[in-house]
Formats: sequence, structure tokens, C-alpha cells
Amino acid sequence: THAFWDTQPVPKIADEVEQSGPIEFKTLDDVRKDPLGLPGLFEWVEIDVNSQTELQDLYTLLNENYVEDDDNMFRFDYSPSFLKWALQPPHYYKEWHIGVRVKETKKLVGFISAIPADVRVEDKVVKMVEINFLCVHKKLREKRLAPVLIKEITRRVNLKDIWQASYTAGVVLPRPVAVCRYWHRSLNPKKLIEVGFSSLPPKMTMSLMIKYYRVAEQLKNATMRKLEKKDCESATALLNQYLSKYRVAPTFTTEEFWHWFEPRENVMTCYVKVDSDNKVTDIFSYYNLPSSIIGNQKHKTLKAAFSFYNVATTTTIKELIDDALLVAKKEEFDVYNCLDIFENDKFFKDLKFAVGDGNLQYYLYNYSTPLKHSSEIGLVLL
Ligand code: MYA
Ligand code: JJ1
Repeated sequence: THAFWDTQPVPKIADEVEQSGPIEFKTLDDVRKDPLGLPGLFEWVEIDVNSQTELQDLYTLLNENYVEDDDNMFRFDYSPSFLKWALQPPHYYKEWHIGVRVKETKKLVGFISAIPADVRVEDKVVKMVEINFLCVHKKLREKRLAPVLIKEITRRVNLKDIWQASYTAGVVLPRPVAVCRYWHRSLNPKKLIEVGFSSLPPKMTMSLMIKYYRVAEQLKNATMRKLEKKDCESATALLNQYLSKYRVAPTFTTEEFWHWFEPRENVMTCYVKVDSDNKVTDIFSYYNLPSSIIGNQKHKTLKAAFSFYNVATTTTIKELIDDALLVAKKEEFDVYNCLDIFENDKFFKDLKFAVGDGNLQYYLYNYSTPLKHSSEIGLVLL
């Protein structure tokens, strides 16, 4: 049983969902106007990510306390510039960057965020938020602080007349919309083995391994180049058209598209191919999310690229991602990570991906819809 989740508008694990739609209907009159109560030692704060010191506080909380793999060998290390980007898309609210500080010392010990997004579920576009970066300091775990953070962000989102959310997590809660897997493409096999991210299979030697994972030197799509502002209208149309194939997928305005895809050093890489009329025909993109390597003397950071949104129309998805691997290798990534959403399973085998040991569960808050296969998901959260 789930003392908290059983009180929330989400399907029970055993529910057989038939219809798509909201679970409960509320109005602004039903929403508390004052913040939830916190244990006396703590206070609510808004984290201003435009302030270098507050952004640094958030960075440190997450760097020391955010998501780890099952064996506690790696911990996500979102950079300050990544966090600023992730939290400030068009029409963001600073009230949705919620921190909890210790009153006496002002130490930041908790965080949760929401950003606005339009997500289509089956045939309906739903005005939602995406929830991310829920974190409670390791020393304050299992004291039921997470439900307070979740209820407070729900209240602040409801105050803007929004009643649905999407989120992902490594853990199973009531009730996943889809269960997805991570796949990994080694780019720096020697380092991955040294840090325990992968192991040398029996009868494999290091030099054979290095040769096996060598990437091409020339792009398959020779004209691919970085996304530029002038590509936006066309690229947005191409992406929205492509996303219409999936049962759960966002829709992007041109403004949102530019925010999420504009190339940003050490944050976002996006390449496009255009035709003779300068219409974008193909896109690949990935974000830069390193992990701290816990307790390794030689290597402190694992550089990982995470596949974002890709569209292939004049090439195959396989050749497109092969080009992404080449660019990621040039940018000195150690590994390229990818979920089994979209049509991604089409290229895993040919491009030498191996399945990971981590799952990613997709969730909707206050919206029920039948369980989806991972390949029906067209949404990527950071
Ligand atoms: S997923 C990333 C989450 N962060 C981490 O994994 C970082 C490392 N871990 C921690 O910081 C803590 O362990 C956290 C839990 C904070 C995760 N999502 O306070 P507790 C439930 C939702 O005693 P703690 C992301 O960011 C758990 O089942 N619920 O536990 C998306 C139990 O409830 P119940 C979770 O370990 C977040 C209760 O919390 C999660 O100290 C989406 C225990 O609380 C989880 N990842 O803290 C949030 N983990 O008894 C939901 C545990 O019922 C958003 N729990 O089983 C919902 C939509 C809101 C907006 C709606 C708007 C309309
Ligand atoms: O990265 C992950 N697993 C790796 C490392 C495993 C280390 C030991 N536990 C892995 N490696 C083996 C594959 C290898 C790849 C190169 C070639 C040879 C084979 O499996 C996993 C994903 O698989 N990552 C995590 O578990 C991190 C947490 C994932 C949940 C994220 C939740 C975020 C929520 C935000 O909204």
C-alpha cells in the first residue's frame, strides 16, 4: 500500500483503465490559498535560478543527493547551466521552483519543480506541467517530506488552473503509463570498464573492444549542420508532424522549440539537414547529462549524451543516429544513452547498443489512459 499515493488522483496499480480522461474535476475554489505546513525547522523558499548563488545551492543539493543507479555507483550531475535551461522554458513560473531550507542555517534540503507543457494523450492535447528534480537531502529521507513537496507543487500548479501533470521516475508508483528501458552505446569502452559502467565480456580483449566500438569518421548525411534560428519554423512543423504518430507526445510552439533545441555548449546538441528550399528534413538532438562517479580515484565524471528528439525523412533513423554517435564521440562523450521509446528499438542492434539495468517509468497525474507500449511514447523529459 501507498499511504500517500492512495490519496491521489492516479489509477491503482491493479486498475484496468479503459477510457482516456481526467480522474477528478476540481475548481479554483477547491484549492488552498496558503502553503502546506512544513515541520517547524524548515521553511518554503522560491529558488531564483537567475541568481548565481541560488542556482549554485540547487546544483549542490542535486549533485550530492539526486538520482543514483541501482548499485549507487553513479549519480546524475546536472550542470548549473543545464538546470537554468531546464527550468526556464517559455511561460515558466518562478513560483514553481520550490525549495525547502533549514530555517536556522538556510541550507537547501529539498526541491521540486514544474514547467508548463502541452502534452497530447491519444487524441486530446492536455495543458499540463512536467514535474522534475524532486529531491530530499539524504539525511532527511523517509520522513514523508516528499509528499509535502508534491502536494505543495500540486497546489501552486492548480492555482494557475492546471490539473494534469506528466513525470518520470526510476521507481514503480501507482500507476505507470509505460515502462521503458535505457539502452547504452559505448563510445569510450576503456573508461566505461574502468569505472564499472560496463564489463569486459569473457574472451574479449580491451583492444578488440576498442575496435568494436570505433565510430565512423565521416557523417553519413554529409550536409548535416547545427540548428540555426532560421530553421525554426520548418523544424517545428517537421517535429510536430512526426510526434503526431505517438500516443503520448508534446506539441511545441516555434518559441518552445527554439528554447529546447537551440544549440547550447555542454547542454544541447541539435543538428539538422535541409533540402534545396531550406526546409528541414531531418533532425537529431541529445542533451548533455554527466554523472558523478562515486568513489573512483582515477575518474570523477562520466560524460553521457542522452538522446532527445530525432526525425528522419530523407535518411534512415539508423544512419541519422549513426551521425549523432559520431558527433557525440567528437564532443568527447563516453556513452550515448537512449530510451526504447519512439522507433528507437529499430537501431539498437545495428548500432551496437546494449540494454541497461535501469527502467524509466512514465506517469500522468489526474489522467487515466490505457497502458502504453514504450514504442507508443513520444515524450522525453530531462
Ligand atoms: S523522479 C526523481 C526523484 N528523485 C530522486 O530519486 C532523487 C533521490 N531520492 C530522493 O531525493 C528521495 O528519495 C525522494 C523521496 C524525494 C524521491 N516520485 O519523503 P518520503 C513516494 C513520486 O518519506 P524519501 C522526479 O523528479 C513514496 O512512494 N513519489 O521518501 C519526478 C512514498 O509514497 P507512498 C515518490 O525517500 C517526481 C513517499 O514518496 C518518489 O525521503 C514526480 C515517501 O516519501 C518519486 N520519485 O523522498 C513527483 N519516490 O507511501 C510526483 C518516492 O504513497 C508529481 N515517492 O508510497 C505528481 C504531480 C504533481 C503536480 C500535479 C499538478 C496538477
Ligand atoms: O546507466 C545505467 N546503467 C548502466 C550502469 C550500471 C552500473 C551498475 N548499476 C548500465 N550499464 C551496462 C550497459 C553497458 C553499456 C555500455 C556497453 C556495455 C553494456 O546498465 C542505468 C540505466 O540503464 N541508469 C540508472 O539506473 C540511473 C537512473 C535511471 C532512472 C532515472 C530517473 C530520473 C527521473 C527524472 O524525472
